[in-house]
Amino acid sequence: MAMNVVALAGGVGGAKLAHGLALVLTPEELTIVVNTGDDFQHLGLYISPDLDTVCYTLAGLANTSTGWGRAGETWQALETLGELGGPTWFRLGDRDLGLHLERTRRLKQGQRLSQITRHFCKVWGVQCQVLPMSDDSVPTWVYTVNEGELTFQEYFVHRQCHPHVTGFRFEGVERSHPAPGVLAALQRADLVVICPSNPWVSIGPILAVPGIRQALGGNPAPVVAVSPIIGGQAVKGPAAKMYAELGIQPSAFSVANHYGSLLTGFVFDVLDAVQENPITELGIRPLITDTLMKSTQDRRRLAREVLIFGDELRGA
Ligand code: FO1
Repeated sequence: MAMNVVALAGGVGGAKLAHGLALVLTPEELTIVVNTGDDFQHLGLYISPDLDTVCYTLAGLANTSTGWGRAGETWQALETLGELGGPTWFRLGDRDLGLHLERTRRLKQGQRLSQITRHFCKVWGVQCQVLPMSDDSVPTWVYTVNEGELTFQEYFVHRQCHPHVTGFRFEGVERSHPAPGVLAALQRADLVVICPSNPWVSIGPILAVPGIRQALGGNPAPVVAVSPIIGGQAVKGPAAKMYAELGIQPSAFSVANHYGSLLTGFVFDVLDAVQENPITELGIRPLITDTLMKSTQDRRRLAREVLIFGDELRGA
């Protein structure tokens, strides 16, 4: 049966489940709305890490060991840049640089990020709809204890997530608009999947774009989130560290509680089965399964389980 699914995704973890969904659904059934809060200007280039991670992953071009950037990269340009005294902390491979040059060229011509993404997907053979959360710039700033306010990439890559966070700001989000197609996809969705991305800085920016949270609330379709935290640890990235620094016990329950009434269902790992009752008491239906995606088969399996869960919740 046709099932219109919208997946909200950020970086590496989100891209894996988005990939699983793309393997199980037909292209017409899947829209992926991607965080652009990590976007920044660097070396005169406009860089959109989460859009690139999702597209590279779905196109089979991703570097599977880092999760970001391209497989089979070479680093000649960056090496030359370094020799000449340029900043090399943000690692840009030669093929990846080609993408950033072309995206920057098109943006300077006045093309919108959503149009450019659609074109790149066509070239790469990514058939489902991949949309930035907004075509407006909404850069994420990270408030830290000792180093003031850092841009996201400064915090995440340059400072390697060491500074202790006290909060986040999505600059200009109040003035931003969902990218063309986002609200329509949410309104016709039979299921919305919040992928296992960082709730604070990957999913948070998407939900903060005016109209998106409202569209979720306005559609009776179930909203199902997959926990990015297993056994108190983030599978990848600083999500658990951020919870702890914000005074919240990192756990599957904390993530379910974070999204709260937005959720119909919550998918979390067998390791955290003990949290089933507290999660159920939030009024959220639980699905306990193996949520660690180590292979493409895992991605496909988890995606299928989420879709079946969504079906049950819709029928409930
Ligand atoms: N992450 C790193 O930890 N180090 C890097 O040097 C790095 C380079 C990079 C280049 C292109 C790209 O699309 C992503 C890149 N990332 C790097 C990951 C990126 O910072 C994160 O994927 C997102 O911003 C958060 O998910």
